[in-house]
Amino acid sequence: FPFHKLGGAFMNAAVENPSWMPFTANRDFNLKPRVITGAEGDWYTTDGGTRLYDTFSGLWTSGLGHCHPKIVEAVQKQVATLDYCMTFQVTNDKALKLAERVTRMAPDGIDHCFFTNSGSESVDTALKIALGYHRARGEGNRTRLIGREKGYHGVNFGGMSVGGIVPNRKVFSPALLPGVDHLRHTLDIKRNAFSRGLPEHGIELADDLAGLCALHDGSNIAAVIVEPVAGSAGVIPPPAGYLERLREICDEQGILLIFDEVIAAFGRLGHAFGAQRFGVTPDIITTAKGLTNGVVPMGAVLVRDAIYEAFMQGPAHMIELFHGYTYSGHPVAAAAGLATMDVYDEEGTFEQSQALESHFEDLLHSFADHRHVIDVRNYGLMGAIEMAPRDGAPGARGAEAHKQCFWDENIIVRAGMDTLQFSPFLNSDPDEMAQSFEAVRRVVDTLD
Ligand code: PXG
Repeated sequence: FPFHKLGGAFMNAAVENPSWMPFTANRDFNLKPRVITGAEGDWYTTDGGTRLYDTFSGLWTSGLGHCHPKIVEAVQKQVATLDYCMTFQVTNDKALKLAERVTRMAPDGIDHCFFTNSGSESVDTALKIALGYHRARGEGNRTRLIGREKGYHGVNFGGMSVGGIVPNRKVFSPALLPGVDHLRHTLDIKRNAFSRGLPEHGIELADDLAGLCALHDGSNIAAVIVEPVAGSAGVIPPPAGYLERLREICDEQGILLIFDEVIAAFGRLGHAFGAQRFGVTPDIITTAKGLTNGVVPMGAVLVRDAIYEAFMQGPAHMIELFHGYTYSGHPVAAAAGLATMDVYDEEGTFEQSQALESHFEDLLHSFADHRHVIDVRNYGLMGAIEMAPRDGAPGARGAEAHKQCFWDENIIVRAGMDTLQFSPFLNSDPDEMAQSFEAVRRVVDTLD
């Protein structure tokens, strides 16, 4: 029985709602379910028929807005033409075209693409490629992986191990990969609060990588993975010069630099890739989300030519990389991806995104003097308003803000603990964006 048809709270919620929801306070949710049944453009529709403005573009996914007609049409057509085709030993036309298209958009020198179905799979694929690459070149000793505190690289074992979100790791601690170290995170509210764009202080934190090279000897390190701008942890832009310094150390030490661009790629930072915005080219880029505008699950790992070439040795009839997913290069996902790339081009989405940045920044920073707010951070169309935790109840303010926004103001606002996160549509209407922040202000004003 569809539980939302019951229309309200459940006496025994854990039994009544058979859907065990991801990253959700399930018992709290079941007391008053928030169920979405439709979407168009910048708006969702709930089961009660209410329209909700989406300030988060899905989950950083749907920068073009929901149900974009061109993507809908491409998916409908593809599902009736070739609904599935494995990409082991044969492939499909759409996967080939999308790989060609995406590598063409990538920074120079990055020209091969391996398809996955999610950001988590992209990250684990990238880590495996890094290990395989070094081994193929006779440097099989390079096995250590370096992540960063507060990093989010998905929830599979590799990504969780290099990730640095404590609650995501805590329960699984004994099963995390061995040989992983973490750079310190770069959030420094004391020195950098209310920075607009890249914070001024903290480039020296990149030298943590040099320190780990000294500790382990750099020749044992395979790769370092960072989000160019940390997303899930609450939008933490890198200190000015930090990514450049990481690149330098990686070059000196022969370490692969992986940018996890699951959020940053495809317009969120005003370019096809965050790497282009920063002018720093990593060796591997992981993507998902904006690759298909979130319409069909898909991810892609982009690699430098030299990495691909390193694998292309041994007997030519042999598989070079024993890795792949049943749905790698799924034709329906790839068709969605191709249509998404078409729209990005035709509508000038990345330029639209750039044009919205300063408006977005001003709206976020209008919260700077609010009594609850301890920091505001932004870069590109990624933004966060961090509230002080309530005494003895960390996360309560954020959770209340999320629910009040939903029920009282008809907007979706994402809260990670007490940090409100914003990921507006890349083609947002500036007035609607402003109205959504007015609604957020009304809510934040009412919080204890
Ligand atoms: N890397 C990064 C940088 C991500 O942001 C993943 C990997 C994993 O992707 P999948 O598709 O496996 O979920 C992500 C996902 C949030 C939030 O609140 C962000 C993500 C997921 C859940 C919540 O910001 N990003």
